[in-house]
Amino acid sequence: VGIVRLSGPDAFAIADRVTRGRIPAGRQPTHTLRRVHIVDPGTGEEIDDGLRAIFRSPHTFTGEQVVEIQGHGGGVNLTRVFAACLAAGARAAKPGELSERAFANGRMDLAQAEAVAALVSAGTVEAQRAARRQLGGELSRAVREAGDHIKASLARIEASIDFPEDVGEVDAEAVTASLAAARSVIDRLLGTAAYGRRLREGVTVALVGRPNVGKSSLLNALSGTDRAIVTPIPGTTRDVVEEALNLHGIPVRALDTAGLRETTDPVEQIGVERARRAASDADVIIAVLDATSGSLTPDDHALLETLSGRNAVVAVNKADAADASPITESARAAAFGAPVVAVSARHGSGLDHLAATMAAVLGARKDEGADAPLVTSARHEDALRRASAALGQAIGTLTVALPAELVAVDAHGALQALGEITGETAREEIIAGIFATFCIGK
Ligand SMILES: Nc1nc2c(ncn2[C@@H]2O[C@H](COP(=O)(O)OP(=O)(O)OP(=O)(O)O)[C@@H](O)[C@H]2O)c(=O)[nH]1
Ligand SMILES: [Mg+2]
Repeated sequence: VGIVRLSGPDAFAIADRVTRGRIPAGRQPTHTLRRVHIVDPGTGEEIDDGLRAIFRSPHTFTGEQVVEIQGHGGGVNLTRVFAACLAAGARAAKPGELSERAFANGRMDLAQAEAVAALVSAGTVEAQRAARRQLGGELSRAVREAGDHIKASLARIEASIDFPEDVGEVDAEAVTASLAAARSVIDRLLGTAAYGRRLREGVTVALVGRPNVGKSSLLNALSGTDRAIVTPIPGTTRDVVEEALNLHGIPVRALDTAGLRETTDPVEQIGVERARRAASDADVIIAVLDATSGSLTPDDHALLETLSGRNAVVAVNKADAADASPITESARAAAFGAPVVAVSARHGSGLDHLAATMAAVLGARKDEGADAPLVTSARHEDALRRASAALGQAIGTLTVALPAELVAVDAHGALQALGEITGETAREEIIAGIFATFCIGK
């Protein structure tokens, strides 16, 4: 089946022009379904046979009168039901318009309305879960909690400013404590933003290393495919080979690359150049070493040098064929803190550990934190950063005992930034812009 939703003061009247049932829409009890014929209001032709759901304002998705007409789900069929509604006086909704009305009528705040769009466009289970929690109001609750701490400190400050004889000096310690409590809620949210961004946008992971260490084998093992050609001949992979993976909910573009070495073969030279570029552009590097080589070669050392300051994991492959511990130990010392994991692409051992290690490098959370809100929107992250900075400023002002008015200015600034998330203080153009980007089935 497919559903055409009508919302607005004329929804029932329009529904009566396109549906024929035993009772008119206006007499159908709220939150019930009735069997109806769906008709073309111009010709009277019976288009389809379906159900009519009635939702009376204000307890509806948009807060307005809502009718949902359920017909059979075929493209032409539903398009005709939709066209019948237009012929009966309805207008096609703009993208996000129903969510915008829900927000305007106070049925949900801005973060929740955005979650509707995120839920529909979620590409992985984890992204869907994060959107679902945001829709349930987890993020909004945390933002309000921070706001309440700020309001408590503002009340103290403003009382001291307005009634200095009665209230006395600002209690700097109490105000600092409230502001710090707000900041810690905000910083906890910000701590999830990097993972949230990766859930939303995905990441690129490049497998790099000497020829023949098993990069292509690892790509195949991680993706469960035989995407990349594997042979015992060093220099097999000549170009960047890409495969999509799902890493604990993070959409990953995994790139297998040509083995890094000096070569006179012009084709391989280009491949090596591409491998270096893929490595420097990647969000995460998997540096692949070979357990059977016994110790780190000069090329391995050169590779590990490039991991400095990068998100990286070292995979010591072929652990089935040789003792991986000597190489693992030396790699730990040389890899700038990157975790080192022994694996066997051939037998699949250590791959779960490798995936979990990569997920940890990307900031994925363990299941125990799964109920906590997650910041997945760049807009929210930006507002939280401004709120946190303003609070830092306010706390700094208190520390050096500057006038309370200055603290109040920054505290108000933080509140303003938080209000942009829930929509209380967001400017109208910004709100309109947000809803205009909503797109079903993107
Ligand atoms: N014993 C063992 N052999 C492996 C393992 N992984 C790969 N190999 C073998 O190592 C050889 C090279 O594997 P590839 O995956 O082609 O290596 P590569 O790093 O992609 O090589 P280039 O594309 O030439 O840079 C093949 O013969 C594989 O079968 C492993 O985990 N254990
Ligand atoms: Mg290869």
